[in-house]
Amino acid sequence: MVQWEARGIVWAHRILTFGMCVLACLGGLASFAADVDTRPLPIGVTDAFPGVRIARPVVVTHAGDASNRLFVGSQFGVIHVFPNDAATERTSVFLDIRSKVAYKEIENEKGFLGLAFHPQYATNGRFFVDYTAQENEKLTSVIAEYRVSRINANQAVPQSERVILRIEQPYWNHNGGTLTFGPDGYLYIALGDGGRQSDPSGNGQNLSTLLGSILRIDVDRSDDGKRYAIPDDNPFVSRTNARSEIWAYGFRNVWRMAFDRKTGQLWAGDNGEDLWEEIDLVTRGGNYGWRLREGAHRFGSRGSGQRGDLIDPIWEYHHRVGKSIIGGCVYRGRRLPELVGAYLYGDYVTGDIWALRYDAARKVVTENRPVFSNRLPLMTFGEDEGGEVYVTTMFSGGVIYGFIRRRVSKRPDFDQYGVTATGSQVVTGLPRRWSGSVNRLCVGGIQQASIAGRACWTSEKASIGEQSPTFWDAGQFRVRQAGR
Ligand SMILES: [Ca+2]
Repeated sequence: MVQWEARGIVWAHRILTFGMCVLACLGGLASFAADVDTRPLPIGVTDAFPGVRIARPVVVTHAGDASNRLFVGSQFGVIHVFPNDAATERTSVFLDIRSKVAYKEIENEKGFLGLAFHPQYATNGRFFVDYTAQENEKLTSVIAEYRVSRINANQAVPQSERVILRIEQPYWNHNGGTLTFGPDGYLYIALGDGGRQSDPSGNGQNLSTLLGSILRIDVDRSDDGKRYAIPDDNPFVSRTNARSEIWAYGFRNVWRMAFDRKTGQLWAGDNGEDLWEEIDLVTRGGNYGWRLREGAHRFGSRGSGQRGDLIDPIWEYHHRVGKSIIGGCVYRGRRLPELVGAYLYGDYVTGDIWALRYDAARKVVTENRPVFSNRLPLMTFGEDEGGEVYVTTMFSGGVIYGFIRRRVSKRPDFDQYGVTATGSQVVTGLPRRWSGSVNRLCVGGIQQASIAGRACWTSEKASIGEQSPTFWDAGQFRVRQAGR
């Protein structure tokens, strides 16, 4: 995540970035995207639980205990639980640890960040959380275990906290925080590079610090002096000056990683700094390049060109398209068979969502298709027990969206008016009434809208309904491409 929290600032950035998914499709990965299908998918988002609103819903997951409940963590430090039913109107507080959690609106990468249930939760009642604490003036990432009450399945025991691991955080940003159990039963933990800018201490490439890495630990055994054990097959167990907890490294700030429940592949979205957001397929011992590489590019004057030991992402997009990736998950649900096997992910700032398909045999992305979103800033993706996927926004009180089929509406074909991928020109004679996305901004009397994925500037005469996604004939539309 990035720090732009104030609504105005988010919108200001959206002025710069909205309506540019065409570029996501065309320009994002010119080097490895020759035959990528980028047509919009007839899939959209819908408020999955209209009766539920949760402030800053930063984690969505399930307990894997066949109870079909959803657990939603608020970044302030509360876990809510409720039946996975669209008619749900009330949630229960599963755990409230706000008193332990450090969070500030202006330092919004802190707080409650991760939640994962033990694979045998149904019998042992153990689950794990990641949160930022302020301990003796120092910011610390805390990974702790809790247990559920023996008499109330919708309530955890606050006093059951058992801290597994503490990692000092030099700065407030880039705390990572995703927790997830792998198919191997081990707990995987994502940690950012420690923060500030450009990884000032070089933590990403430093194996002697846990920062900038994805860890893999065994929470069912404990080694001497630890509350966990190092799996024997961790990649760096016998390397000197390397932390044996590390599974993969070279990350800036993984914001959401998830295992594909069918293939066991670990997918991660890693936030870029200057220009590129990226998606990584995480493998044992892999070095994902930060701060030498940003996406598939040299980072800064001290960066590196392509190198055999630095693993480039399978996909990246430029900051003209979005500013901050929200890694998602591979859809394995039943409601939308056409999505099965697609990796759903989005962007925090633009609110755009895509469904990406990767051909593992050919090692190429074959599809990166936009899904209709309502362009609100996104916080996280998550899955329920059946593999249905959700995505949340902190806007509108904190909404959990599910995915549904929707029609692709007829939209103006800009090409027939001679609008090219570059340049800017006045277009006349557009259809009298046409529909676009709900993006609408009014700056200095100039109406701006996003139509067919392109930014449009209209004259003041344009009448654009406050709520309506319909745009009326304004006589002239200036249609421009991103970044101009
Ligand atoms: Ca990378």
